[in-house]
Amino acid sequence: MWAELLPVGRSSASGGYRRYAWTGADTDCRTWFREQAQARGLAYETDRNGNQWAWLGDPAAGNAVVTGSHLDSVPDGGAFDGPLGVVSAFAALDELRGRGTRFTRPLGIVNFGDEEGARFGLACVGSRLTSGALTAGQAHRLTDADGITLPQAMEAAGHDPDTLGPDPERLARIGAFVELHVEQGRALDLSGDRIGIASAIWPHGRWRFDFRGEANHAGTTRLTDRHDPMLPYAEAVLAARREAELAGAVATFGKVAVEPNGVNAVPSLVRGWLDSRAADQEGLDAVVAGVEKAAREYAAAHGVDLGVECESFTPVVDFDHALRDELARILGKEADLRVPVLGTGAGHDAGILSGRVPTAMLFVRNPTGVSHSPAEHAAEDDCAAGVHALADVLEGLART
Ligand code: HGY
Ligand code: MN
Ligand code: MN
Repeated sequence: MWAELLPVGRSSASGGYRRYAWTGADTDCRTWFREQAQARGLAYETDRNGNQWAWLGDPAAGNAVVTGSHLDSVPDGGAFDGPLGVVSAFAALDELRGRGTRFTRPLGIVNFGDEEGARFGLACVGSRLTSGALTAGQAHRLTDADGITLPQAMEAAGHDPDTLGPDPERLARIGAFVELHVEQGRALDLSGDRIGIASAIWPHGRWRFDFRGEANHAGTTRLTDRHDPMLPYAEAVLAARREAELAGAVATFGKVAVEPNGVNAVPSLVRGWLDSRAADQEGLDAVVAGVEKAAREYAAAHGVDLGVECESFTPVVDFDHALRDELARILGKEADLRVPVLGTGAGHDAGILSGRVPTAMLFVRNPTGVSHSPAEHAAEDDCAAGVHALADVLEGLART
């Protein structure tokens, strides 16, 4: 399974993945998912929001145990973020069939669409639509860098955008959702453990800073006559680092767009996207406010106009305690397995569903902690331990 998926959407130049929502690479990933489901005799469906589901048993019976993750990537992302959870879900089912496990509850495997928001800027579109956190109208207004709207992109990929909307009936049938994911950090590497259980996800968001200045000649315009938007943008980037350090948080300007983007032209417009996350809402608010304040003061001093818009926001997630403790109880039976509980700054579909369905997460050790990079990696024996742990969890939940 892993080897079949590995080449899909991979850039030969960077070795990273470019599996953006509703592109050809995304379609190829979806084909892979459908083929895996059908090869196992599972009932396959795509829901109104483009998420893919594979069922063992009839979901209408309710109280289903569902596992899965996403297959899309950030620009030049790694092979594990998302796909490890989906491949492990199918592999765990194979292991349970090998054990002869009898399920008393329906078992579902899901691929949530557009988790990274790499193309349209909003994280977790598939799960947000399904949970009602994003309305169809809001989704229809999402556009990519080429001005293509989400509905246009979906239609081009063969999915009807007029069906988008909340799916409470589907969520009502889910008794527990468990997402396995490669750890995006080094906690397990530092503790020497293979598997971890998630406790919480930090509140986090994405803010677009639009610095509007005045285009001019780089060679003839006196410094005093300039309204250069690149300068307050640079101040915002440095302020993000300062404010994050002060708040014990993280803040990143990882994406920037410059118009007209000429070497010998003072820009007219610089757009910068801030990603910030903190252990609590107060810390996050302090970072974003501090960055905006520094940017506004510097912009005003240079006659540059600044607009700030929040494009994506996810409040703090405190995973269901009963399910978290049930996972710890089930995995605690494994003699040679210690399973620490740890928080994360990374967003996930499990976090979006957390308000609507009991959700939990399993993390698989990432020896370097590197993620959102072609260098992202997890050792095969740790991944196998993840499949085994997921199988134990699904068996423990689906038999109760
Ligand atoms: O950005 C995140 O935390 C996740 O990878 N979408
Ligand atoms: Mn990611
Ligand atoms: Mn992910």
